[in-house]
Amino acid sequence: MFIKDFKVESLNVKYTENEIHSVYDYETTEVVHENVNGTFQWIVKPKTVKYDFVTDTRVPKLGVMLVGLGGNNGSTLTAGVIANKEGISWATKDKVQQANYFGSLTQASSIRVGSFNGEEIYAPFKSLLPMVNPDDVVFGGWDISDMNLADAMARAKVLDIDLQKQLRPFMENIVPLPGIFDSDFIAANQGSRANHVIKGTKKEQIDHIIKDMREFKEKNKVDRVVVLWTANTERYSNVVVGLNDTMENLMQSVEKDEAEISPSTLYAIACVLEGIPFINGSPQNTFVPGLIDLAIKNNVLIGGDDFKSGQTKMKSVLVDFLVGAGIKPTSIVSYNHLGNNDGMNLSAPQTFRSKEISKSNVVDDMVASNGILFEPGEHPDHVVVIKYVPYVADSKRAMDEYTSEIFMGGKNTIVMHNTCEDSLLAAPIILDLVLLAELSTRIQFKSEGEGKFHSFHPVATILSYLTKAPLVPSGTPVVNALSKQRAMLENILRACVGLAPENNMILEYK
Ligand code: NAI
Ligand code: DG6
Repeated sequence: MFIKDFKVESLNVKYTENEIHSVYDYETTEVVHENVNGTFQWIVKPKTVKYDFVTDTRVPKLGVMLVGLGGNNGSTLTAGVIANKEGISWATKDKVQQANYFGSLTQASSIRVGSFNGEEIYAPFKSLLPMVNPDDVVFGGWDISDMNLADAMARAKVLDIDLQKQLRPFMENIVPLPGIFDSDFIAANQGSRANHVIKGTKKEQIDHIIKDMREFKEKNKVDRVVVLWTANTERYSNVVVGLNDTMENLMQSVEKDEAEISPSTLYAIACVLEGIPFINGSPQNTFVPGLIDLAIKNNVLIGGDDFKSGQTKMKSVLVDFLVGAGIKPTSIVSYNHLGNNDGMNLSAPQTFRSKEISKSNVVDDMVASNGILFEPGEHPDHVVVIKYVPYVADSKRAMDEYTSEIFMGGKNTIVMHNTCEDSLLAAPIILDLVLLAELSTRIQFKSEGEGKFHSFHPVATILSYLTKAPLVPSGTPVVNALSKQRAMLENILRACVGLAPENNMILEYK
């Protein structure tokens, strides 16, 4: 049975006018390697830690500024939200299609609440805590191309033509702000697009972005702004001691107008200085150590990297299944071709390399979790190929071959073929990233022994489900398995309303 919403009744949970206060027992285990009578042994000690969570339930009016607003993702997301808000439907060759938010974890997925009369009860994911309604978000942002969003939507060739016609009046007056452009960081084939750029030194460019964000906030009367990079994939920046390794060195390098500070890092610096959350949807190392340092010292949320939309999402499910089933994946070959501007940009070796890195590391934690299948340091062969084929446009084709060793030396080969409009997968993920980032800034917590409430660590691991290469604070394990990432997010939100983690034991019926 599906219910629309619910309220928790518990001695540990208090709803006030502006807050939900939850006192929560976190059941965990401590692992120690101890000398017991002269022999080192692994000892596992269950423990319970008391946490207090306070969630501010006042949902702000949210502004979202996209870097790359006029791209396929930016124009598709803007179009999708307008279509939902305006209740637009359009004729396809199959049926009359209604606007929806399918593909969004927050808007279109559900959670199990419990059972009632022997029936499982589910509710919308978004009913867990008060979240911004995407229909109410004000979108804006920057692009190095001055095309208005109606033309950008047509250029993207993603949405049905009948829908585009209805959206045109809503989108033709939206023109992105000029962006920071540096031809050294993206493919040379993007040069002709860059007709709308911010001039000046790197320091002046940061100041320009700060001014843009203040004006956007003022003009649209929004309470909070989140910025998200959905612009071209950049090449990796060199990380060099003295250049970008600490906050101080990074800021000095900006003053010195050092060439190696990428546009994405400049936008991120502007956001951190303004206290505005910044999310990186592309694979490059925007978050050089100096930037992470800056975000931590200013306590401003940063999250990334690289939207996890199709092929990698499947990989983080399939390899988890194989390794979890005691099957040994030995070769993973991921091939894809696409013909949109992203594909064209990725046809240059330096930008491809950024994508190759983020697509390649996604099975490491699953492989490391099973020492029966894999020797220490052993990995499956893992190859990633991307080719640019203009004709298929945004309709990306992804082909994967997984070969595994099974019982008694047998081999098992699984082949997958996925065809899908890339931007229709990415747009709802962008929405989730900004909505969850905003929500997470309204949550404060403390564990027993901690005197003061604090927010989550500025490096937002809570967003990992949505990214290919989750950015984590140093010393924190990286989790790539999709089901674990989802459970982490859902269980933290459940804790905020005093609900136990979903453990699937269903002991009531055993
Ligand atoms: P796109 O090429 O259509 O759009 C990128 C936009 O960014 C373009 O309009 C371009 O003019 C603009 N741009 C480039 N540099 C800029 C700068 N410095 N400042 C402001 N604007 C700038 O690409 P698309 O398909 O929208 O993808 C965007 C990014 O998202 C790419 O890096 C892609 O790799 C990444 N991504 C996309 C996924 C998907 O499923 N569509 C999944 C994972 C990542
Ligand atoms: C070519 O791979 C284009 C890329 O931008 C991908 O579409 C994007 O990274 C999505 O990747 P995945 O692996 O999640 O489908």
